[in-house]
Amino acid sequence: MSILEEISSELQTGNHEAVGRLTSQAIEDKVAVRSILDDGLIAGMSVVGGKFKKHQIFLPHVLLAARAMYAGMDLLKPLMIKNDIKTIGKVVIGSVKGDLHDIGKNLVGIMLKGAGFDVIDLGSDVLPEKFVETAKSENADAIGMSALLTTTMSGMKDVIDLMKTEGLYGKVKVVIGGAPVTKEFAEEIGADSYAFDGINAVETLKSFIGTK
Ligand code: B1M
Repeated sequence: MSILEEISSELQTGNHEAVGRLTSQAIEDKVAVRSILDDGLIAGMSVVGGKFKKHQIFLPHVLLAARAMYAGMDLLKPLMIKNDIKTIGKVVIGSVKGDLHDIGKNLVGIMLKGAGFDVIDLGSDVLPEKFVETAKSENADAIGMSALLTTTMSGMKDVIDLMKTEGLYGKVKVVIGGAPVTKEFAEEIGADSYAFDGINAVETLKSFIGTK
């Protein structure tokens, strides 16, 4: 078994200590950070998601897997964020109201910071008012919203509607993402863009903010 397969396998059993140890070893062995993330941590979490869907495992197991995911991500984070980079724009991010999933949102935040954005992370279960007030008070260039549940996706539209009422719409760009979110949904609710992962979010925001 390769070290990446081991990371994936230990994550699936929720062994956070092993995931931390193996991630450190992979970093020492100079395995590419992107590979550790995609082929180790995210690959393991996809298996967990699939089993959860088929009711082969239950919520406590998923929570343990999430803790193991963070054990690895915390070690990769400093390697994904370069120091001394010029800020290219300010982005307010968060998982929408009712949504407690924050792993993907945190990854997007890490990627944005790594690319030189000033990131204000509001966390998870964020009310529309909080997104809008923060974007206003911080004079942000963009709002980035994450949703992992089909039941919380509509919260993204609530933020956009409030932006319209508050005169922010069109001035502050909106990028949305998360597993159930699509390009069509982004168009339907009036978001400026959909991004499928952190790198795509960076590219999208760079293109927007560069032309602002
Ligand atoms: Co939950 N969960 N969960 N869960 N969970 C899903 C999302 C689910 C698909 C599982 C399944 O059935 N297969 C399902 C949703 C079904 C649906 O709505 N269609 C589900 C459910 C049902 C639930 C609960 C309702 C379960 C229950 O209570 N009965 C509950 C809801 C809680 C709530 O939010 N109110 C719940 C709870 C949890 C835990 C707390 C146990 C835990 C979250 C821990 C945490 O985040 N701190 C959890 C987890 C871990 C998952 C799965 C297994 C993994 C999610 C994850 O972290 N993936 C997930 C199954 C799955 O997605 N396959 C599942 C790894 C992460 C790197 O990927 O988040 O997709 P992802 O982020 C990606 C992209 O989506 C994108 O970039 C990221 C990096 O590539 N992206 C963006 C994300 N945000 C973006 C924003 C952007 C751009 C890109 O721009 C701003």
